[in-house]
Amino acid sequence: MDTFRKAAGGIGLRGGAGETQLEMDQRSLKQRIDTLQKRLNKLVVQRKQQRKMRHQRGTATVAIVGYTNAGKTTLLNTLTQAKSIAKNQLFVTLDPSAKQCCLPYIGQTVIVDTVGFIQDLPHELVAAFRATLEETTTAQLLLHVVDSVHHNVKQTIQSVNEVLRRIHAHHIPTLLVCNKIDANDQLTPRIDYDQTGCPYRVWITAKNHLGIDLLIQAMIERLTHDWYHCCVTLCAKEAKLRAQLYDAHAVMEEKVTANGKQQLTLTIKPALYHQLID
Ligand SMILES: Nc1nc2c(ncn2[C@@H]2O[C@H](COP(=O)(O)OP(=O)(O)OP(=O)(O)O)[C@@H](O)[C@H]2O)c(=O)[nH]1
Ligand SMILES: [Mg+2]
Repeated sequence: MDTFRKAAGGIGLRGGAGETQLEMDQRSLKQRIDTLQKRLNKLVVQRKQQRKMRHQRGTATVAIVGYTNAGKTTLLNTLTQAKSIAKNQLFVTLDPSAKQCCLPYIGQTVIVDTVGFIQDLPHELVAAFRATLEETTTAQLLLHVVDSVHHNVKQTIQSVNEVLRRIHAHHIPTLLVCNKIDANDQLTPRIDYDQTGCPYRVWITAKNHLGIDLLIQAMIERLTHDWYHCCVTLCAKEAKLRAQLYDAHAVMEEKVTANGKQQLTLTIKPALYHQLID
């Protein structure tokens, strides 16, 4: 009943004469929404600029997505040793959090944490979270974190896939990361591959740091799945090309042949291969 109480009116008093508590609450909520909206808009512009710079530098982006409470922030912490918040609450990750690391063969990679999805995420919320969701739509790889001991694990996966469709991110290569395997004795860390030899699912516990090496291996395999795996033989005068290949983290192995040439085993993006070699 207190909500509908008439506030003490009078000229000069905050809220104006006769304004109800409910009206005052609504006004202050609207101001709060406006402030948050302005901050979000600023964030969208900043993030866009950062993405553009990353794209120009050839930095890969991996976005961690998933149902709320699946362990996304814990995974980001484990992967990058970052000190983001990890609490047993809904939506603790409201601000986007991005950490950078250097992955073998891939080079500089930004790993982005995103807000937890929920079932039937309202349209307005999808719009409000677009600052973090935009990171998702421009990523090269999604890590879809799943709480593998959730009572309705299938439903959580479907809900997340539905949001990914709504933000047009469903076409991005995705690794299903089945987390919290420590809570089920039957589960051990492993990578599951499809018939083409492409990894599609990894079993881990982010909290106990188990299976993280397998996850990184699967991320690299998935990110480089369409890349060329080949050998090139270089002579001494091709030192510049050799340096460029090393700079691009494309060299997996180097041997010297019987006639003194350098034989490089490469894992390389097709575009870079055609730019430098072909
Ligand atoms: N048993 C177990 N608990 C975990 C594991 N990883 C994360 N958790 C717990 O799950 C809860 C949620 O973890 P968060 O990392 O905050 O989850 P989130 O997906 O980022 O959550 P939102 O940002 O709220 O969507 C915390 O209590 C974590 O400690 C794990 O491997 N095993
Ligand atoms: Mg989180």
